[in-house]
Formats: sequence, C-alpha cells, structure tokens
Amino acid sequence: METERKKVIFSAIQPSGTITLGNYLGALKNWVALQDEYDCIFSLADLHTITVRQDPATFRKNTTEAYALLLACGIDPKKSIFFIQSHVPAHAQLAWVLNCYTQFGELSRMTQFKDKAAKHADNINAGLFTYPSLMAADILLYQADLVPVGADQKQHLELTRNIADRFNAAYSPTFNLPDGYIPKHGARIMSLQDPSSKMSKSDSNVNGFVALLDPPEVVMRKFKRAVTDSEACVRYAEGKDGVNNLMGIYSCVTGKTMEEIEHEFEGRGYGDFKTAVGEAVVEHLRPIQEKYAQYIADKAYLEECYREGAQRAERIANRTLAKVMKKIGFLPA
Ligand code: ATP
Ligand code: LTN
Repeated sequence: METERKKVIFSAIQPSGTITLGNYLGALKNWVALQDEYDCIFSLADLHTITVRQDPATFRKNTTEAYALLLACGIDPKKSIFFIQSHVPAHAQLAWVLNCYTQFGELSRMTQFKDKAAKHADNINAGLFTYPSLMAADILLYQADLVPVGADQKQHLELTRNIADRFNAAYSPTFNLPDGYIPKHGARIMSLQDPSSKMSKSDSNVNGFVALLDPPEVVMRKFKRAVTDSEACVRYAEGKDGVNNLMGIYSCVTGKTMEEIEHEFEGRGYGDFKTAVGEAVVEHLRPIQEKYAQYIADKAYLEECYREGAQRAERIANRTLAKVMKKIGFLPA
C-alpha cells in the first residue's frame, strides 16, 4: 500500500529586529505546535529584510539572534528543516522567474506594500514592490500545503496561489496550491500604544510592542502603560480595541476563554487586569528566555544547525527549480 505523503508546512519570518509577542502568538507558536504532525520547513527571510535598509553589523546580529530565539521557542532542527533564506540560492532564482509571471497591477494592490511605501517614502525600491513574488517563491519551492502566518499575510498568500495557478495553467501542473493556516486567536495582536494598528517589530515606539526577550520588569511596565478606555470594565466588545487586545493576549497565554476572563475580573479595575496580563506573559516567556541564553552562547551549534538546514532545504528547492526551468524552455547548462 502506498503511504500517504505527509502534508508540508512552510513559513518564514524576517530577521528585521527583535521578535515580538505578536509574531509569537500569530505565527511562531503554531509553527512549534505543527512540527509533530507535518513535514515542516521554516526559514529566516533575510532576503526580504533588505527591502528596508539595514546596518550590516546589526543585520548580522539580528539574524543570529532570531535563529537562536526560534530554537528557544521550540523549533526543533531534528524534526523540522530550519534554514536561512539567503543560504539557498534557489529562492532568489525562482523569485526572478515568478516576477515574470506576476502583474504590476497585482503587486500595486498589496496593502503591505502601500503601508511600507508610506513608512519608508525615501526608499520605495523595486524589492519592496516585488516582495510578494519572493514570498511566493519561498512557499512554492517546497510544494507547501499549509502556510502558518498572521492575518496580515493573507493577501500575499492569495497572490501566491494566483501565481502558482497561472504557471500551472500555462505549462502543466508544477506547483501545489498552498492554503493559509491562520489561528482563531492571536492572528492579529495590536500595538499596546495604538490598538488600531498591528504590533510590529519595526515600530519606532518601543512601548507599542513586547519583545520576546524583554526582561520581566520591562514587560510589566509596557502592559501597565497599555492604552485602554474610560469604561473601567473588563469585557470583550466592539469599540474596546485596547481591552480586547489585552484580553486576546491573556487568552492566548493562559488558554482561558473570553467569558472566563470577564468573570475573573468582574468588579475589578484595569490596574489589576493589566498586572495579571503582564505576569502571565512574563511566566510564558521565562522558559523561552532561559533557553535563548543557552543557544546564543553556543555559536558553533547555531552554525551547525543552519548549515545542515540549508543543505536539506536546497535538495528540495533545487528539484522544483529544475522542473520550472525545464518547462519554461531554458537550455540545460
Ligand atoms: P515588520 O515590522 O518588520 O514588518 P513584522 O513584525 O510584521 O515585521 P514579519 O517578519 O513580517 O513581522 O512577520 C512574521 C510573522 O508574524 C508573520 O506570519 C506575520 O503574519 C506574523 N505577525 C506579525 N505581526 C503580527 C501581529 N501583530 N499579530 C499576529 N501575527 C503577526
Ligand atoms: N512576508 C512574511 C515573511 C515571509 C513568509 C514567507 C511567510 C517571507 N516569506 C513565506 C510565510 C511564507 C511576513 O511575515 N511579513
């Protein structure tokens, strides 16, 4: 009997700064949970990161730290392939090819492009514009079935499917069409300072995000300063973005439902509530921070892991790339 192929998961995160609680609850926590059931391939999307100008030394440091932090979160290189995007040239190669199967109009509609172009008006480079075709290449090289991401990446995933579908129709079935895997809770953690915009690691206001490596006193301070409202009642309701966001975070780290949380804080003020959220997050982050300290001190181990990861990724990626080149009609080297 033929054994059924395990579903393939692919996802990536940019080493563009310090990884936040939003990245963790929206994406990374799911990556860790999916490892036992699926063939998982995870990457640090460093080629994507240079769409915004990086200082070389900081960029190198951020990449190393992000690799160690993901291991600390529970990405297990024995179970999953975990590599750095720029170490596998097929990503840049397929991205070029897919650029030629992606329309200007499609890329112009991407909200992330519009947001980032507004934020970096002095550097609206072509890479920022074609960012989604590189992301499509990442996913399609591995024939991924599922892509665990936060809600902000939904539009990029739809574009990925459209590009894959277009290529398949023009030649013959080549790429698997991937689905998103977006969590019910935590898919969109908002800024603690401006609950109408998403928590982002490149936010210039450090009080807006909680970094996974923030020390306990910093986490507590950020939650105590979090923006709420004047109602002074812990309940999940429209128009209460700040409180809804804190309840969402509390729910994600404790497993409690919104009703349970409302009940727990009945008749109590926001001060108590914010302290409880802060403490729950501190406890959740404690083991991650302890493991991080061990990994970051062992550079030789980190190098061994990402080199092996790249070798394993490359074997799969090159297979897909070779098929694509052949179908298009490139003369074999
Ligand atoms: P940047 O601020 O540099 O744009 P980012 O914080 O948005 O970065 P990415 O590297 O672009 O982070 O995203 C990594 C993963 O984290 C993606 O799956 C993304 O959907 C998810 N993610 C990012 N921000 C949030 C958030 N606020 N809530 C939930 N998930 C998020
Ligand atoms: N664009 C993504 C990061 C990313 C990604 C990917 C996510 C790059 N390549 C492939 C999933 C699959 C972001 O989160 N901003």
